[in-house]
Amino acid sequence: MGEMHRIMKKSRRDFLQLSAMGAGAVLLGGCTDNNSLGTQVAAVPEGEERLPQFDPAKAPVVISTWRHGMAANAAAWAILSNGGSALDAVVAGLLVTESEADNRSVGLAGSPDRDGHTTLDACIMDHEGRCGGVAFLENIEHPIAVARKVMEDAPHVLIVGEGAYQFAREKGFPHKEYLTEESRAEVQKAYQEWLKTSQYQPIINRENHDTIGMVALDAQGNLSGACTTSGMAYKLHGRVGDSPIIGAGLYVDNEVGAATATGVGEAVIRVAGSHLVVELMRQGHSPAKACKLAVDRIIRKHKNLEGLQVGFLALNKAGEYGAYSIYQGFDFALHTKADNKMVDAGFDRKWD
Ligand code: SD4
Repeated sequence: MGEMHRIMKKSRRDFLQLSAMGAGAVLLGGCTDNNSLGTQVAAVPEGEERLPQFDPAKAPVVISTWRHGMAANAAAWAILSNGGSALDAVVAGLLVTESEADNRSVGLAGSPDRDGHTTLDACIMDHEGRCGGVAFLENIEHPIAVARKVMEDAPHVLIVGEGAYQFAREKGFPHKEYLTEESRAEVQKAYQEWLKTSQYQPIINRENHDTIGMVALDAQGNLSGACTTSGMAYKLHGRVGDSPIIGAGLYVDNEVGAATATGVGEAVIRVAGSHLVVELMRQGHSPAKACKLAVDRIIRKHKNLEGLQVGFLALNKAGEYGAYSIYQGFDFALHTKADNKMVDAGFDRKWD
């Protein structure tokens, strides 16, 4: 490329990047905010990255989707605050949620598919880029622990269905039909109610979107993440959502950050949502802004947004966090040295 061509190309690029900021925007360097969108879209020269830097003062930190994240965060924090790894922390956190007998969207007390089977999806990814997942798994209480075994012991990333069950049993996980008699009775009652209309499509509503995704930064500056769900209530038998799919329901890049997703998995898969959020953070966007841009992408790609809730949650290497959803109502649990509390995500629109 001639020198003049190179300069013209660079000027045009800078112009486009600055134009995109809009009037009155302030040019700030790097990621700035925690769960506020901020104003910065710093111009990152082509081919360069703007990597957030680890700040020991801001670690550890753990965030997870929805209110059940409070109890999960507390378990994760017990590990993080003792110098433990983000990997151990996210597993410890999600084990709690998977054993909640009143949780209808995670674990064996989760709502079944349209044929009456509770089928579970989970995945995990660590700071070395190792990852593992299980999908369409039945009768195992802790899919996230099985996903970790896939990551650590199997020459594969994703194992599904009967094969995932066999793998789990070989690794010593017990067969379990349900968590408690009460949870089984309640799930069955709701399922019988649903059968009266047997709508082919799952009814997509706010209560349907309570996967737990958790991402954590430990005191050593390492990131890990995990995600576990029973998926959409009354889904088609065999349906797998975003939650066990690396890059969709979860992604971790230890140089940049980690992200996880909640909501209608099909929409998340279409844009490789969590990977997209991490790549946007690599380009210099704050976690909250990266989540918003990924939501914007989903909105642009879908003609019908009715009932289509998706939320992203992200944490970067510098300990900054953020979240954004299509519809109002998504919130997340945040545990820092200060406290464990719920935080509302930003959103694009309100429910009608
Ligand atoms: C899925 N993303 O299976 C999950 C559903 C969910 O919070 O509940 N998300 O598509």
